[in-house]
Amino acid sequence: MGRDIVIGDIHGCLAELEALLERVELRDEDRVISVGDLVDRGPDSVGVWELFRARDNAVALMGNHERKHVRGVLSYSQEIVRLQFGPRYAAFRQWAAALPYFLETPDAIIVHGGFEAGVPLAEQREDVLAGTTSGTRHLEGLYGERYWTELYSGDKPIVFGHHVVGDSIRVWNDRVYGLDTGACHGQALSALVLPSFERVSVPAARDYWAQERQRWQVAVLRSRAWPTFSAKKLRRERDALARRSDDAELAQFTAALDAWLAEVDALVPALLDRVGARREQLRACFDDRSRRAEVAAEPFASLLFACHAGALDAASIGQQLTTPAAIVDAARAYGVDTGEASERAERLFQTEGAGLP
Ligand SMILES: [Mn+2]
Repeated sequence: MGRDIVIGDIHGCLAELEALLERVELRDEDRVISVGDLVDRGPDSVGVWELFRARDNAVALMGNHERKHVRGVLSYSQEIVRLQFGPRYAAFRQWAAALPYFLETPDAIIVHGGFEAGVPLAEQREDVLAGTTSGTRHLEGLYGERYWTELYSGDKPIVFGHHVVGDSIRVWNDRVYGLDTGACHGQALSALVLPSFERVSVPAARDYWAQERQRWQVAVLRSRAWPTFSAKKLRRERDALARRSDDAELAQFTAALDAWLAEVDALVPALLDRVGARREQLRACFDDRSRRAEVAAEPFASLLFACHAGALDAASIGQQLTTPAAIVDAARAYGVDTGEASERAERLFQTEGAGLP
């Protein structure tokens, strides 16, 4: 009969996963079970995903990290993984959306993040099982300072991940098994083998998250939609970058971003001239109410109307053109040479795949 090999938070640590499976002498009839958080933070989320997808006898539970991807709530570690998956990201999200929140075997109940004592498994809240912020808050509201693992008194052991417990598996009251031993932070990757409850750990090679966090920062910045940010958002993001100017790579990106913003701003005087000239050409249409529609049909007509009302200058143009992309598009529509700003944007901003570290 096959065994259940229940593995703690893998977080993209493919080498450690392979070493662990070798250590338990994995056989075809064994089932490989992940408590969730297959991806994010480690070096090879795609490889870990592929391993689970390729194996017939494998189950992954919904971790809070998968849930973030599914719900489109991307913070930094999810943005990195989105880039790592590239065109396959949609397929990954679709796969992740179908992950179960728990698995009950003859030997144990397996969840990712938490369990509310006294509530039947099928009635547990999904956010509690997955260990999201709201789920954690719910348990804290019930138990205060005490961790839920201390309060579980059911007959069937619970196996979970999510909460780093140290370099080896931790057991509460002989019935709650914490399997997250911090693989992505350079600690260990651990498995609980069922039905024997044998505990196995392999050490992690390094603090992967520290390494990946550094390695991907510029790629993630380049993938952001800077040209469509509002002036306010641009200023906020740019100032946040400037505060981290002790990092040479970030300082270089910030300087390039500033140069691009200056090039976009430099388009404005020529654009104002062209709009003014066009408004002169259309003077007859402005004077004749019945010909107003001809003005309205012009590209970026709001600029012409503002100009005609005497309300268009370098200071107020931002009310009509609220993003760098809009300024560049309007300038191009009025025949202003936008080559410099456009070419820099092409070099500076990259989406899917290109130029990743
Ligand atoms: Mn985790």
